[in-house]
Amino acid sequence: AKDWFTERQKLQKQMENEPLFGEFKGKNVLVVQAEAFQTFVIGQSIGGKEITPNLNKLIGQSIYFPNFYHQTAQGRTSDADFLTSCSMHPMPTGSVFIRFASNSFDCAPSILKSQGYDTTIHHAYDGSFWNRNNMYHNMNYDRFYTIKDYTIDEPIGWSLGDQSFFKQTVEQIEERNITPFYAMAITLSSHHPFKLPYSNQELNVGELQGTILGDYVQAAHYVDSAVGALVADLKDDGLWDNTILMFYGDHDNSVYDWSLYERLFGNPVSDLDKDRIVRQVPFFIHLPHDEHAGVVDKAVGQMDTTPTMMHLLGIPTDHRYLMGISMLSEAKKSVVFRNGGFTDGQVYFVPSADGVIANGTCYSLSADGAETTGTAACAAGAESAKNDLSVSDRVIENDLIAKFRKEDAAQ
Ligand code: GP9
Repeated sequence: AKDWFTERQKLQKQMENEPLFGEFKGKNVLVVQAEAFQTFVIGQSIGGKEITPNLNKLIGQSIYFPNFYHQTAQGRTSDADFLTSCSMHPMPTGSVFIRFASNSFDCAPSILKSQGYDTTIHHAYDGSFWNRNNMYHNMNYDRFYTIKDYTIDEPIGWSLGDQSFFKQTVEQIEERNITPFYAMAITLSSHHPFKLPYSNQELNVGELQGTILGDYVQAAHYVDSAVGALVADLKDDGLWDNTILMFYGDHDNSVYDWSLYERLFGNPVSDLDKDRIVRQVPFFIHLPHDEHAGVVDKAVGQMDTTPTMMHLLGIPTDHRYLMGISMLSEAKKSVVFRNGGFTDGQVYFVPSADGVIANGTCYSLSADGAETTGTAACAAGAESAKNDLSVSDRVIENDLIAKFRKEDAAQ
C-alpha cells in the first residue's frame, strides 16, 4: 500500500508546476455539501421554470464539473464527507465515520489547521448522528456547530430549512472573526422523502405531482433558492471576493423508478444513463475572481476534492496520504466507484453482480454518445479499480497511515 501512495504522491507533485497552483493562497474556503443533490436537475426545467436558476447562473461564474461523480457506499452522507475531506474510499460495508473514527487520516481540516486556518463544520442536526462528534474531533475541526447552535426559525423536514441554516452559518463564521477560515456546511432540507411544507413548493410539477420525483424536484428548487440567498449574503457581507466557494451533492436520491425520470426528461433513459444519473452530482468552484470560470468536462470524483482545494491554495500534498488528484491537474486518473465500476472519460464500466470483469458491461464514450464494447477495453481499468479499493480498505482497516507517518518521520 505504501508503494501505491508513493506513485500517487508523484502525480500529486505535478500540480505544483501547473496553472492555478497557489493562485488563491490564504483565501477563505466555504464548502457546501448538499443532501442528495444530483446533476440531472441542473439546467432542467419543469412547468416552464428552471429547477435550479441560481446554480445555472453560477455555472457561468464558476469552474463547473458536469462529469463529477459521487463515490459513496452504505455510509451515504458520512461517506461523501469522508471522501471529499479525507480523499479515501468508503468501506464496502458500514461507515468509516462509525467504524474507524479514531484512525489516522490526512483530512482537509487538519491540513488547513496546520497552515493557520480556523476550521469549522456546520450541520443543523444531532451531533452524534453518523458518529460525527468523534470523527470531527479526530479530523481536527476547531468547532462543530450542531442543532444546539441553531435557532429553528424555519422548520423543514428533519430540522432547520437550508435558507436559515446558511444564514446562521455565515453569522457563526463571522462571529468567530478569524481568518483565513475553512468552513464546511452540510445541508439537510432535501433529505428523502423530500416532503417540503406546502408554502415552499414553488414549482408546477405537472404530471409528477404527488410522486416522489415531483417532491424531489421541489426540494432541489428550494435548495437552489437557499444557495441564491447564501451567495447574496456572502456578497452583502464582503466575503464573496475573498472566499473560495465549493458546492457539491453528497449522493443520489434513492429514487429508481425510471418511468418518473422519463416523464421529467420527455425521453427514454438508457441503462448507461441510469448508472450515470445515479452517480453524477454537480461540483462547482466559485473563485474570488471569475477569470477562470468555465465548464470542465473531465471525469472527476469526490475524492479529488481535497487535492483540488490544496492546488488552489498552493499547499503541497506530495507527502500526504490522499488517494485523489486535483481536478485542475493534467494528471490522468479514473474515477472508481465502490462497486468496482469506473470511468476515465473514455470508457465507463458497470460491473456485474458476480464481480467477474468479463461479465460486466463496458461502454466506450464519445462526444456523440456511448456504445457497448468488448470488456477487454475496460479490463485494465477494472483491475486497477479493484486494486485501488483494496489498497484503501487495507489502509483503513489496519490504520496504516499512522504507520506510514512513523516510517516517514524515521527517515
Ligand atoms: C443527517 C444527514 C443525513 O445528519 O447527514 O444523512 P443520510 O441519511 O443522507 O446519510
